Amino acid sequence: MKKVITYGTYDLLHHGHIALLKRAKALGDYLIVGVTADGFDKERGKLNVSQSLAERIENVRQTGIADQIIVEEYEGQKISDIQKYGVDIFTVGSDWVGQFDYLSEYCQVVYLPRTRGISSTVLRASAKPCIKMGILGVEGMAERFYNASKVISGMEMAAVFDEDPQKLMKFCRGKGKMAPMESETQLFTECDAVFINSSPALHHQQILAALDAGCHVICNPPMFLSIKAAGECYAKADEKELVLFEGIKTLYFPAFEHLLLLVKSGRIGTVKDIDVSCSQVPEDMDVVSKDKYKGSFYDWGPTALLPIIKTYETECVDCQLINFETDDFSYFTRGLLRYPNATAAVRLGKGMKVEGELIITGTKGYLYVPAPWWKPEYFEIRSEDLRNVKKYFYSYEGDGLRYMIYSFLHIVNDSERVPLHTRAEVLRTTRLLEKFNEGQYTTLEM
Ligand code: C2G
Repeated sequence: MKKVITYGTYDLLHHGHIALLKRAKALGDYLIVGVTADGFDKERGKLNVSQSLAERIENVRQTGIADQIIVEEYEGQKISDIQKYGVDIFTVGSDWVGQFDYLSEYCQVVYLPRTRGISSTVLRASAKPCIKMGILGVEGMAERFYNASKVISGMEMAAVFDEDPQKLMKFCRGKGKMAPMESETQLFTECDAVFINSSPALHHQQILAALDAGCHVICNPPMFLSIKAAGECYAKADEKELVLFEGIKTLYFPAFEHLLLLVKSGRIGTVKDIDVSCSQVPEDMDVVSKDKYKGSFYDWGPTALLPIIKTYETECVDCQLINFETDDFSYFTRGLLRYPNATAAVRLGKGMKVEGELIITGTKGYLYVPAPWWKPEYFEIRSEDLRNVKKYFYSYEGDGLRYMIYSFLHIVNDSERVPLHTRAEVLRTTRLLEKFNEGQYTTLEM
C-alpha cells in the first residue's frame, strides 16, 4: 500500500484545496492530511486564519478524501510523521516548490500544480471589508508599525499625519499608498482606524478626537496618564461603539501568552513575588533625554507592569518608587510593589543598562525568562530539584509587532471577542502612572 501525506491550514476550504487533496490521493492508496494547529500557524507567521482548528479539521473530514487526519503542531514534525506512519510520498502545492526538498531523504517529494485564481486570502478579504489604517506621528514606532502591517491582510495603510511637514514627507517617501494628510482631523476622517504614536501628554485629546470622528484606536503605551483621562476615553469608545486598544506588543508574543497560562494553571504554585527588569540605552540619548515621557518609568512602566498585573489580578496596596533623574527626565526607576499577599519589584532603565530578565516566583518553583524578556522566545520553569528544569522554546515572526496588530484587527472585526488586555488591567497600570506623574516618588540626582 502506497501512503501519501500532505499538509495545510485549510482555512475556509475551497476548490483549490479540494483539487489538491484529490490529486494527492491519486498519487497512492492511502492519504494522510496534516492540519496545522493554531499555535503553529501563529509561529510561522500565518496570522489571519479565520477558522478554528476544529472547524478546519471538520472541513477536511467532510471532503471524504482523507483516510486519516492528523494535527501539525511544530516545525520539524513532517520528518517524524513520515517515519512514524511509513509514508512513501510527501506532496504539497506548487507554491512551495523547493522548500520541502530536504524531505527527499525520507520519502519521495512531489509538488502538485496549484489551482489558480482562488485562495483563502481572497475569500477572507471578500468576507470582511478592508480596514483603512492611519498613523498619527511618524517618529519611534511608526516605521515598524507600517512594515508589520504589510503582512496582515484585512487592512491597508492609507494615511499619515505629523505636525512636522518635513518629517511627514520623508516618511511617505517610497510608501506608495500612504497619503500625507494636512491635519489630524483629515486623518481621522480618511481612516477607519488609527495608530496614535505621539507623546503620552497628547493621547487624551487625540483619542477623544479620533473616536469622535468614528475611528478605532490603537495607542502607544502609556495610553493614559490619569484615571480621569482613561474614564473619559473609555466612555467615548462605548458611546461610539469603537475599539480603544493599548498597543503593548509583548502581550501578544506566543511565548508570553503561554507563560501566563502556565502560571495561571498553578504550574509554579501560588505566585508570591515577581521581579521584572527592562532597560535601553538609545543611540540618540541626547535627543531622547529632552522628553520626560521617554524616561524610564513612562517608557517601560506599561510593559514591565504587564506580568505583574496579569498575574496578581488585584489592586496594588502600596507602591514605593525611587527615581534617578535630571531636569525631569528619569534615567532609572526602582519600584517595590506590595499586593495583599504578594510582592513585586521593577528596575527600569533609560540611558542605563540592567539585565532585562523576568522571574516569577511561586511556592513550588519559579519561571525564568532571560533578557530581553519583553521579546520572549524561551523560558524555563525551575524547581528545588535542579535536574528538573523544564525548557520552553518558541519562535516569532518579524519583530513581533504583527501579533499585536493582528489582535487589534480581530477585535475591530469581531465586537464579541474579549480583549487579552482588559480595561481593568489598563486602569491598574494607569493608577501607578498617575502616582508617578504627580511626583509621588523619591528622587535621587543622576
Ligand atoms: N492549494 C492549492 N491551490 C490553491 C490554494 C492552495 O493547490 N489555490 C494547496 C496548497 O499548495 C497546499 C494546500 O492546498 O498544498 C493547503 O493550502 P493552505 O491551507 O494554504 O496551507 P499551507 O500554508 O500551504 O500549508 O505545513 C503546512 C504546509 O506547509 C502547507
